[in-house]
Amino acid sequence: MDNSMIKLEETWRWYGDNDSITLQDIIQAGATGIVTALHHLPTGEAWSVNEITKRKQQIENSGLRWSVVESIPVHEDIKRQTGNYKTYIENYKTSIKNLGSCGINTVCYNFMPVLDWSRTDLDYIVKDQSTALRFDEIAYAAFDLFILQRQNAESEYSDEIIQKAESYYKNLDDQKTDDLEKTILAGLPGSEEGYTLDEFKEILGSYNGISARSLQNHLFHFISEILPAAEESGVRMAIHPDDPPFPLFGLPRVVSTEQGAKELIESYDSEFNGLTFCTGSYGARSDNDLPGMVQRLGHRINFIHLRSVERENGRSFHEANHLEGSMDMAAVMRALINEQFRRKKEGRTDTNIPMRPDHGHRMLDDMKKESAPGYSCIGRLRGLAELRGLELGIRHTLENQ
Ligand code: DNO
Repeated sequence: MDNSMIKLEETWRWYGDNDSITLQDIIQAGATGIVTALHHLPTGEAWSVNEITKRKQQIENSGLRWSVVESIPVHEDIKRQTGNYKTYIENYKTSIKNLGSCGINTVCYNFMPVLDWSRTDLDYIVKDQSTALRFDEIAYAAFDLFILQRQNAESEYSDEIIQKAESYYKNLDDQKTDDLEKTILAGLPGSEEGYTLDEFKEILGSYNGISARSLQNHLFHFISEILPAAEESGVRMAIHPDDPPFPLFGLPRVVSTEQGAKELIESYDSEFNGLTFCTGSYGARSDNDLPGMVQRLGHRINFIHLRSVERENGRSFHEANHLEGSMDMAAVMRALINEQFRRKKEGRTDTNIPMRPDHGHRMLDDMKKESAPGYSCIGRLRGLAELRGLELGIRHTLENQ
């Protein structure tokens, strides 16, 4: 492969037939690869060749390819090592093998207990009047302390946050209380699970006594079990980081930092045991040096999510336009392109790492349309176009140096 063939593979997340954005729309966005999952199958069930083939053909009939599975969800029993976890691990291996036999070679997953990604506001109005997703630590604390009333939650907050959360809570009317509860518990797209307040309390209780160290052990055990199947089937695993990258509701999270990602990679040394490098998730922490992470962990990046966040006070943040916010997207892109050059030099064939524009603001005509939070068309279209231009410019410069 000469350098001109090397590029990031442009992909787009598609939620299947229920998605208001069609495969034809995605072609117009310029993406060539689809990122999707068999969302209709219950968590824990093995994905059959038949179900995989049906979806794959649908995608290929439109002229696209199914590049990445995002995600095969990991059953809570596996995260807790309780109940039927051994069966669920076997089912997971079957899904991996079946995907490999159908020629689908990248699988994204996460190991966040109970909740997948979380926000407190899905319609935060930014300066240009488009709307973004936001995580407000005061709203989150108000929910935890005064709506959920989680036992001993106060011990996890400073007096200042408790006071602010209390006055925030006092100013919420019934509608706003309801909205906050739904935003946190109903499950954002792709998370597959949603809870009522009572169900949530119960499932939180089931994690009592599971420390960060034990969760990490459960994760490493899971990896050691599934990786031989992944290697045998040629399927690259790509763990998605915690979003946001810190513990919520007293639940441990273990893939939030460079250290966490490094320990994971080292727990099983194989290029099939890799990362989803999600700049929005890792970038919500100022102590994550994103370009440096690509330099140091790049050899294990199997999938890329590109978006930016604007960090606010404390742990709060909102989603910024792709090339704005608190991170240096150009520096990340440059590091990713250098990683591709390195792979080529080493003779690796996985130079064209799949990348998708992650999330986007709701803007223009999409303000009038239904779409999954974060997954409106035009905001992502803008993101992809900007990222494509950035990539091209940097690649051109590096190649001609
Ligand atoms: C949010 C997504 C997550 C992600 C899963 C991966 O937009 O990035 O839902 O798909 O955490 O397992």
